[in-house]
Amino acid sequence: MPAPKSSDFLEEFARDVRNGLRSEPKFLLAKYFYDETGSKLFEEITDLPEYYPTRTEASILRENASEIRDALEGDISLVELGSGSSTKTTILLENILEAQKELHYLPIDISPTILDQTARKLDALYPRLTTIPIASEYGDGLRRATRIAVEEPRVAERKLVLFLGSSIGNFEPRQAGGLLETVRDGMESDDALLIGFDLQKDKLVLEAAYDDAAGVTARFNLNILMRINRELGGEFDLETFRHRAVYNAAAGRIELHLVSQKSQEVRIEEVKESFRLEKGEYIHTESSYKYTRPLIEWIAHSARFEVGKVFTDDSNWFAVALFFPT
Ligand code: AVJ
Repeated sequence: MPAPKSSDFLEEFARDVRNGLRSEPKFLLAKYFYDETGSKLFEEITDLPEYYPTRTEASILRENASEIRDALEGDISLVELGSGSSTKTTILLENILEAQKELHYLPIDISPTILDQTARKLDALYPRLTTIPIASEYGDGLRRATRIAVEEPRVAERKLVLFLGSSIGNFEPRQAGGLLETVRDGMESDDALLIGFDLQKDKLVLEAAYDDAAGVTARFNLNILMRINRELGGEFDLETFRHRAVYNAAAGRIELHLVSQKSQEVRIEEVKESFRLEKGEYIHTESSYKYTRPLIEWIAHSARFEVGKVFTDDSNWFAVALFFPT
């Protein structure tokens, strides 16, 4: 059974929905995709033939794990932002365990359920690994991880911080810079940050990745309306909305939309309001920014990092970059 939602959470959810649906164009925040159903659908997305990012990033990590580890001297501990199921992280964990006797892994995630499951699974799988789960938002979690690395004598003080999966793509580049500054504030000068960026590429490849033939991404997108219906007493008729993915090349981002197929009014009880949608009007549900090398450099410098090695695949579809504090 899902954990009961705190009234604080529901109030904020209602506020965000009200604000987004009163805007022009209408929008919803992508973080609300990830209820239990949404998290499962996202895991399904990562296995789709059209969705190249997960498997491309995994192959880059496999190919370069030793070089990544050797970017830091001596024993390290691993900190991960938004660790989720930690699947790709095991590639690095295994590699690091070949080079040092023990390893402390500090995954930070806002979902305590996924965290605890993952921690138990990993500790059972790797006897020389100790997982210290931190259920928290990024900034606070990183400060806690830093404190543990400094105060716990068995935890290696030098940290490799992971921010994988192009999760950074959900933020506008300016916001992303701000987030990385928070990350930087929780790091020492000899730590390093490893970060996954999806790269700009052919529009058709990008749009297929976000509009797969099996319709999983469409269900993922529509699930946000289902969640509003369930948790906020919304009256969205899912049959009257269509999933759309468009690459906005000027802005360098994929946009997910839900397009109303008719003109209608939708009541949301907990928001205490009804919202009008014209036929063809859309709700913007997600932006996924695609990077270029100059943009990666810009974002690093804006957050007081310098860019080290940038690892890519043969098609240049995805990049995994090492950032060092300056
Ligand atoms: C989790 C933000 C990296 O932007 O590719 C996948 C989310 N949305 N398909 C992405 C997503 C639709 C994903 N991120």
